[in-house]
Amino acid sequence: MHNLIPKPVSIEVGAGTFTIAPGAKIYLSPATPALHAIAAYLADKIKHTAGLELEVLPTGAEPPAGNLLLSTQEGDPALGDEGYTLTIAPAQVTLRAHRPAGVFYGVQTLLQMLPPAPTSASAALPAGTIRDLPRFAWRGAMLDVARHFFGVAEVKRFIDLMALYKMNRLHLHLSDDQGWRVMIETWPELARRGGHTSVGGGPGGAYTQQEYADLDGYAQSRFVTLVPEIDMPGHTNAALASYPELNRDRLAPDLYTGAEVGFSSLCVDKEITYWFVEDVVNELAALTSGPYFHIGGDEAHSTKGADYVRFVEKAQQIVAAQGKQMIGWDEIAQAALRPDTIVQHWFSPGAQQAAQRGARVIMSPATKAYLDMKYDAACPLGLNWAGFVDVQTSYAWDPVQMLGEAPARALLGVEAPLWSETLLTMADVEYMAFPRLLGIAEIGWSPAAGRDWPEYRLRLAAHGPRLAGLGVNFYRAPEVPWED
Ligand code: TNX
Repeated sequence: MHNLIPKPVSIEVGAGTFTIAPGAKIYLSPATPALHAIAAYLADKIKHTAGLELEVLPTGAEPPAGNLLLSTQEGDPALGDEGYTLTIAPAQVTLRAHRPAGVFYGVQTLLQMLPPAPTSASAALPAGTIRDLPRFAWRGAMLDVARHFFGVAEVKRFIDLMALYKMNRLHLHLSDDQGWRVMIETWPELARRGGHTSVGGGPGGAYTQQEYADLDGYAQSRFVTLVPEIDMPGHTNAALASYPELNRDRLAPDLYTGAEVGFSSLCVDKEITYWFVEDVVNELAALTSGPYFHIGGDEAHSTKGADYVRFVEKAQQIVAAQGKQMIGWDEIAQAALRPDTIVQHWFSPGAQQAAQRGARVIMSPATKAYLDMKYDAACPLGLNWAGFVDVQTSYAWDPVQMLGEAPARALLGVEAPLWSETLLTMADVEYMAFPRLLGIAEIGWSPAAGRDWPEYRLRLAAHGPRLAGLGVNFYRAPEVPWED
């Protein structure tokens, strides 16, 4: 109970243990499809970790002793949509929440109390009561599938891993100078031509619309909202290379496989630019179950200031017309923003200034939260323009302190971006994301008051065998006394 990540709001230790014995069943109250799906997920995990097959009862009934109950009845509404109460008694495990998301997070807590690797056919859980709810609504990670492409199965695995640590937003960076990664039926060359390379000249790739919709649905099953990003008006060489008519002189540039930024721009005064933006936003919004659409907006060094502002304001109208809430990086704060537009901080004071004017913000400070920064000088992967970010640095900070004068309620939460210029495989991605992602997950979920590196480092150490058991290629940071 004391090695949980993220750390729960309250733990009351009880006496004894609950043993999941052969024949134990999972009861549901009420027996809704949502609870059934979570119970099946729990049963599947228990089968893998403890070698026990738990039956999920398809009807709501009172469980006799020796069983588990998942319930959205009598859940405490004060714990919100994602909070839960997990009671482990020698006779029964009871997990109550106001909503299915809370049950799912309670299940994650329960799973972290099971042995990390397969054992013999019984598993004991320590008795006690955990009451828990997240500090922030936005607990995100970002995967750059543009610089190097990662396929559906790889992204699903990443979603699975995030969900274990109660993260609930996956921002996909779907376009950049080096690649366009999702099929847009009205502009098919974006994926066909713009998608077929990557940094260093690899083969690239792009999701079909069916694959993207499948990813979105899969993410929902793990209580993760996908946030699509199409970066504009800069970072657009792949689009410009795919359609000559998007260029000022109607001449398409070559595909780009380098890693420099800031040279490309959509033509802000061409009418066709906005037809393009509208079609892209329209198609992608239709594939997206979540309420957000990210337009990037960073490092538009080849777009004049006034043009940039005009572009962002038009993009904002287009996104709103599709019924989505716009998100953009710090730089969009130069434009007149709608009250529901969200600004994501990475490096400049843009988000802070927007927050003072009433905007909601997501904190992704490069010096703390960037998972593509090297851990140290010896790190074989990653970049270091924002400095080295070791495990302690990425854990020991608080997003509220980065708001300056802005009120704390402006803060929607945190997100850890993983840019992939130097990352070719999922093993590379995992090496940079783990273990730092666990620290960001805790910053997003747990109260700030409990944040203590010497204590966290020991809790993190206990997750070594868990990550290893999942086959995660994590970095064995020397400042953590990893358990075997
Ligand atoms: C800056 S962060 C960028 C990305 C790069 C990243 C590398 C941001 C909004 N823009 O284009 O990939 O640095 O760390």
